[in-house]
Amino acid sequence: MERSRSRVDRLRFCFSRLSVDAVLATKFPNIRYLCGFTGSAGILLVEQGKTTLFTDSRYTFQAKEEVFDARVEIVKGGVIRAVGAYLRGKRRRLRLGYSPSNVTVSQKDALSAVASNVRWIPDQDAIEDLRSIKDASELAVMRGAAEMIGDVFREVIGEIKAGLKESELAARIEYGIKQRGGSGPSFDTIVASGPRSAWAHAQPSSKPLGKNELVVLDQGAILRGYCSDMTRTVYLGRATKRVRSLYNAVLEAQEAAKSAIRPGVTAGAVDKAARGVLTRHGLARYFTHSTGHGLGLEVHEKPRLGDGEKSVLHEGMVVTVEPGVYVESFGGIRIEDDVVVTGKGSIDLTTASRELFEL
Ligand SMILES: [Mn+2]
Repeated sequence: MERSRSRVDRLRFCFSRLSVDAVLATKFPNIRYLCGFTGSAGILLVEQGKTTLFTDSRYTFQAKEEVFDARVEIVKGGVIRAVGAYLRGKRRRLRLGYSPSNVTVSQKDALSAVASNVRWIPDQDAIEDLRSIKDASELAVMRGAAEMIGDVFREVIGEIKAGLKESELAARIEYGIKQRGGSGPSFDTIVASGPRSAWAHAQPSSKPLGKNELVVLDQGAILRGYCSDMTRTVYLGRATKRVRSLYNAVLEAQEAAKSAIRPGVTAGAVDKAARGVLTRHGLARYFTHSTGHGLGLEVHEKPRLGDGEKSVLHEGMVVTVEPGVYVESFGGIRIEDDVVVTGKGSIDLTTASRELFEL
């Protein structure tokens, strides 16, 4: 993570716009992004002149190994109280940037109880905005995560057959991720077959895969903290004309969305490109979710590629492109890839084939 130094500095550049003296990071992906710490207890305080990670004695050695661009303070009796005591020591009014969606009410109360000089200022998701644009080292890891899940899919596809339970297939995918050195799945792997494939976010069940059924596999690997997210839909048997035409429409929608991606376009325009194709095929009512989302240290992050989204795409963003159609009691089809926004357009990180596999 050679560009780590600039992360904390880039956050500091936002201080005057936010009119804050310091920013509190409590969400773990944010802490990891800014200083490298991967532990699950800690708070990072970024001030103009210094950055401090407050954590406890379980993490003494780990923090020594992992943390860059911050000094580490090992505290007793709760990190939030320690941050409060530290801020009270400033003995002046302090405008503290924080994320209302990440700081809990009890954390806020506990800190305020100790440090009455703190004035809470919403940080407008400044850290999440920084995270949305990936640097070269992040992109290299994300390419690896996307490749990994493609490799797992290619390996598992030969084992998909009627009679195998959805839950068994999901377990096989997650085993493949760990076997290849991933730290785990980016989310609970989705395997949904037959009519259940129309449930866009189905949990795998004990239902065996049946002949002449669609199977939606939505899977992702975490590699060195970074997520991939990929969906493929396969058919058990010879695909019917209807299945094939639905599949081709979804693929066409995905390609249209990918072609719409370039720096300067809105997230909503990308969604519109996918939705426009499905509308022309008379399938708009079956496309019941947004076209994609940002991807990185979290599996869902900024930006959201949804209807009417005004946020603008920038070079270095990584997003999923995942249109789908879901027909009740018939089944669903979704095709999802991870792409990076480049200077001129976008390129795929996902390596797995997008052809309709008939197994
Ligand atoms: Mn996704």
